[in-house]
Amino acid sequence: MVVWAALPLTPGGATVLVRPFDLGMLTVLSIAGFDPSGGAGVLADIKTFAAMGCFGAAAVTSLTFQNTVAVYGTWNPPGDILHSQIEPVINDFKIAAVKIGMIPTREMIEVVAEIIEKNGLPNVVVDTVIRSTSGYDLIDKEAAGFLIERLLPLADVITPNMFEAEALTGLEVKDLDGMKTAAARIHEMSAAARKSARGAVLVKGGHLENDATDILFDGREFHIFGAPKVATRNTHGTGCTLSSAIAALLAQGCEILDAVARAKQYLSEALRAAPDIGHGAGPLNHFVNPGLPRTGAVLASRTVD
Ligand code: PXL
Repeated sequence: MVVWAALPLTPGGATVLVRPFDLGMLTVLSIAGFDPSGGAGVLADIKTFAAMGCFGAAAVTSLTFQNTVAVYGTWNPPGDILHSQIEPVINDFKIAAVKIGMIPTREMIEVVAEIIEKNGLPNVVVDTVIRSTSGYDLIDKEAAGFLIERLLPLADVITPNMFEAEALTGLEVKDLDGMKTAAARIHEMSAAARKSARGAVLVKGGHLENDATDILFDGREFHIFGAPKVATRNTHGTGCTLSSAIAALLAQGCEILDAVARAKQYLSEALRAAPDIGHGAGPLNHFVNPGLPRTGAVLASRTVD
């Protein structure tokens, strides 16, 4: 559904841009960890949804103790507590997309998978959170395997970074060729149990040396998304932000390739406008361009073999 429109105020007169809120706002649900410093997890997700003109709801899978410097610990609720957070929200709101981030235990992965299946929740984006940039393991060892088996088959888009692509496949992912191989492998690994979800795999190259090129495999072909690397230390929550932006754009009816291109553009803007706070990897500025429609993809995607 396209919810933005330029409407004339008076016949032949000035036009006014009608915001999504006026025409019926779409709700996007984040199921992810809580980062009290606000840069990652559900807080980053909600800000991203809002910046994209969507209404954000969230269920918390883990209380993390962290700032821009490090993750100091986590506390994970039992699965039924996660279930109790999600049920009332999805019974009340029509959910247009779901962004899934840190799901630290096998039990919570099962809860989320069952809810998605039972309710047929659409536009599922899974950010395969495994370890923080500072090296803290955010999910149980056995949870990574179960993520592949149970949750990835329900995803429309899966967004591992290079490290996560290595952890999920056991392959070495150091360059574009490695990213392509891993994207295809993750698609194949999750395809066996796939029902209706699209399962496109976006391997993010934010850790490449010279640029921030991402590779998407949609089951048929590879697509390459180029972006200049933004020279900044403020990269806290980039994965959360990109996956949330993709979810918000899918909610608004964008096709996957278009959503990825626009989400990358938004991420570059938010990185460039980072407030530069904290003593480590600081957060982004999610409201660099608040409420504007993400129209006119600036990044071209091209198909590669
Ligand atoms: O960026 C990975 C990530 C996701 N979600 C939460 C996090 C982190 C990294 O620290 O804390 C809640």
